[in-house]
Amino acid sequence: MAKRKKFVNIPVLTHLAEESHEWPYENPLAPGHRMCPGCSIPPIVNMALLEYGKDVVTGSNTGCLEVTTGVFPYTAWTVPWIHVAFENNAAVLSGAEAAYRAFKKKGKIDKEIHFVSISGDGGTYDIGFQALSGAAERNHNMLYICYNNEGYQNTGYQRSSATPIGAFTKTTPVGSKIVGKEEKRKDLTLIMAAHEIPYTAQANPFNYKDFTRKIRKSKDVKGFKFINVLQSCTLSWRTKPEDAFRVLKLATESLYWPLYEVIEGKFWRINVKPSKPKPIEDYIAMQPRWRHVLKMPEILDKIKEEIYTKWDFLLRMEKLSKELAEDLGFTLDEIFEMSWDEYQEKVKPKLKEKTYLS
Ligand SMILES: Cc1ncc(C[n+]2csc(CCOP(=O)(O)OP(=O)(O)O)c2C)c(N)n1
Ligand code: SF4
Ligand SMILES: [Mg+2]
Repeated sequence: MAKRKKFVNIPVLTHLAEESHEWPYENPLAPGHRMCPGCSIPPIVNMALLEYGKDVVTGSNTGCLEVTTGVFPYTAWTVPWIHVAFENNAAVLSGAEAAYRAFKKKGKIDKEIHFVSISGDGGTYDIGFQALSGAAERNHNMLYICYNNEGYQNTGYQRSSATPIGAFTKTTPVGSKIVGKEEKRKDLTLIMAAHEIPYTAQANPFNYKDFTRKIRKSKDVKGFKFINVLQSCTLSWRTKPEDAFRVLKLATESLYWPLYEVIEGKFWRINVKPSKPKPIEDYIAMQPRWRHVLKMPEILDKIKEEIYTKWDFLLRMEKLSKELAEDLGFTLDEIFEMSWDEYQEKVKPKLKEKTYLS
């Protein structure tokens, strides 16, 4: 048997220590929470919120993050955090943001405060979707992070619309008539990009520099921001705790979870392009919830079709975006790397002229 490499997540830890502007503040999510060993929610929350600093209001739907961090009379949160119902995280945070704007206008508050929702895929893709879509359409100045573990984990692993085809869940069992979930996963990142909100991104905590850069970008951008972050679940994916970051790494290397970002639904940029993508079989083989499909060529074929057609779509969107950026006199990278104010000043007028006045 091949010897497995020891995998210690030192780069993420040192990155947190070196790059955080707020250090030596304590982590936004302090030790003492009750998440499972190997759960990748804590690094996602800490990496994201350390970039935002202390002047932040956060909120989470009912789900693993909430039940493990806020059981009265204890809390693991060191920043203001609101526990909201399963379905209304975006509504509550957008209401808080609107109240803040009103107070600011009246001169009752003068400091800069940021609003960050952090919710599970069940609370985002499914039951909270209309609140999310409404807040996006109203363009509240807030960031919405979906920690996506592809199921309702807090209640024992039921399917969500983020669960991939063929995966076992408690509501999509594996037997002779049904083999796991029959439908493919909903692509919420594409749906949010189609809202033409200022900034949409897909991220992976394994690619921590890319993830924290996207968080910093979201802090600079004014208006609604959405970041969909893949999150491995020890209990339901049944991966070993020490394999959490190894499985996340493979998700992007196999093109299952491409990393990309979109500005206003117009400019699309892929952030990681594996020169030789890893076989999707390697990613699936690490997850007992899903590995029965390795013996089912028909399901495997559907999974591959979904992944490779989506990758092709992203490459085409990026190509079109490069052409559009060049038509406006920029490179695509310049557009993504400029500040939001610069984008308004330099790119928006040219975009208007080029796309509907010419
Ligand atoms: C209206 C309503 N329906 C169902 C529940 C039960 N419930 C609580 S958390 C949860 C699953 C949450 O899933 P997700 O948002 O993906 O977060 P995760 O548990 O995976 O962290 C469910 C079904 C509830 N609290 N409220
Ligand atoms: S059940 Fe999964 S998502 Fe929930 S705390 Fe455990 S590992 Fe994390
Ligand atoms: Mg979930």
